[in-house]
Amino acid sequence: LSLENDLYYALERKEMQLFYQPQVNVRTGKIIGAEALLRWKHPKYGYLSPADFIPLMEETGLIIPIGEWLIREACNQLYAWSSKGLEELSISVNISPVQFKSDILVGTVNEAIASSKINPSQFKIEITENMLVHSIEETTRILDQLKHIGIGVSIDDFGKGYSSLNYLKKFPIQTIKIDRAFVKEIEQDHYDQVIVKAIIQMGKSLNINLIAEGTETKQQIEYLRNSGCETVQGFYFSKPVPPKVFEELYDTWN
Ligand code: G
Ligand code: G
Ligand code: MN
Ligand code: NA
Repeated sequence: LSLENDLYYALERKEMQLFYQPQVNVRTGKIIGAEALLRWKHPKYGYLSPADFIPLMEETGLIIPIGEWLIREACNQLYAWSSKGLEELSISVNISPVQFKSDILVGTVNEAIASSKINPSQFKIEITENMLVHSIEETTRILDQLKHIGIGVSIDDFGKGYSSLNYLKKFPIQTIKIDRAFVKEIEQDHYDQVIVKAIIQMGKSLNINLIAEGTETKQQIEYLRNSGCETVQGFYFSKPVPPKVFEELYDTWN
């Protein structure tokens, strides 16, 4: 109950922050993107993961103002990084189902991109496949508007949800993020190997970019690279870090 009360004031008290996790091209060794991940620096409990308070944000409707702030913040960060020479970087933000279906998502994205002066193609949203199977018409309308703005759409946690693959044909999808459940035992598990290779083949044939999530070891990354997936995100390279630390990683690697 007190967490709910605190959440109402979290934005104005500037307790919300974005951390960034690098997405790395393992062929060149360079950072090509950053996933923005929300953190709440609670005065009493310290850093809270969104897993702890996203349901509360959705129930209270605070996902809307916090989501708006988050999209603006990510766009402004990208602009600041471009000005500092962190070129050709993309930023992706996670969009919750409630946010996706709200009337204001398209307007918020449009406005944040215009006022931050970033290139729309460098901004991406991450949605889950479960969000695509409900109300196809509404989803099509929203995704077409986002495509018109020029941003990218990634499917997060790919392979984990319930869906038909038909949406890959129906909707404008630029990137598939292979769920980390398939990566965990990729070197040993025959089924994971077959599934991941099939996803990679499909992505390549459909001209969709691939990112493997949850890569924690060099061996996993080698296996994925040999299977044709050369972009990875995971603790092996870095956990999500504050912007300053991200810049240091970029300076070191790029
Ligand atoms: O960063 P962490 O591992 O704590 O993330 C936990 C979960 O919260 C993940 O599923 C992640 O996608 C989600 N998440 C992180 N940041 C955001 C955000 O800004 N918005 C939404 N909707 N989900 C987020
Ligand atoms: O659901 P989503 O893919 O958006 O979740 C992103 C979260 O996954 C990140 O915020 C991070 O905390 C977590 N994550 C990122 N890399 C790894 C990893 O290599 N291993 C594990 N176990 N979790 C990771
Ligand atoms: Mn994600
Ligand atoms: Na994921």
